[in-house]
Amino acid sequence: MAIHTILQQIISAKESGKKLFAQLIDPDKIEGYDHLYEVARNAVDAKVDFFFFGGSLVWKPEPFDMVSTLRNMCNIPVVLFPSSPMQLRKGADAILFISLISGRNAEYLIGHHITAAPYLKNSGMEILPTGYILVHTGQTTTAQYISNTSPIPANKPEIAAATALAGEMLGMKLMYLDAGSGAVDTVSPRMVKAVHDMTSVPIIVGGGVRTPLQVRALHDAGADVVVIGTVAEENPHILSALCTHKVN
Ligand code: 1GP
Repeated sequence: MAIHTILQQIISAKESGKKLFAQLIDPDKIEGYDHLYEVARNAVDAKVDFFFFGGSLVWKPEPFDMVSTLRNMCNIPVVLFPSSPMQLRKGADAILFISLISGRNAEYLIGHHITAAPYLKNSGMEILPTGYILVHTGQTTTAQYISNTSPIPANKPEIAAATALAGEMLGMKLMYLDAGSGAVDTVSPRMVKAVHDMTSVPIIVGGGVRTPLQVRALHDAGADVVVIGTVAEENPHILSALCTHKVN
């Protein structure tokens, strides 16, 4: 079993008040080697802490091994963020081993995990047991549709807090509150604070984050890692602006 280096890094950051930043890389949005190199270079400039690699619906054949290539391009750790065992691959530093605890779809709670576990045992990757909580903030996202689950309503922070607490009691080491990629709004800082006040594990928050103000509000509410995907695909140079307020 791999040593929990990335988990330790996130826990240490939480304890010291350092805020972290992850960039979501959807392999379908990468147009080739040069594009991936641009993404890596931009992320290094912006001081991104982790890459999350995956998507709710990945359908294009990969023209080359993006995970290994990305790892060779820079020192930013690559963490798989798969929606199904079809997205497993070797070469990443870690995997968010997510159980979709806001839903009641057995495949996303435990089914896919059983399929993946024997492969992961010998993969050398750090396994990050993560409670994954989808939140409805306006429109149905691909993550909600593909997982066939009901997200937690945006105005019910107490449900998110109780769900996260149950996940922590079940042994999950991280909580991921996600409005879904491309969401029209972020998870509310009020909900993040409710989860923060109820639990002690590090909190990852993503989905619909587009501005430095939103990043700051989420970090201030208790998010330890904020995830940026769509807005950086649209405008790569915004990453640096989003990272500028980080407390280091
Ligand atoms: C989705 O949290 C990530 O799982 C990122 O969302 O693409 O909306 O930034 P965005």
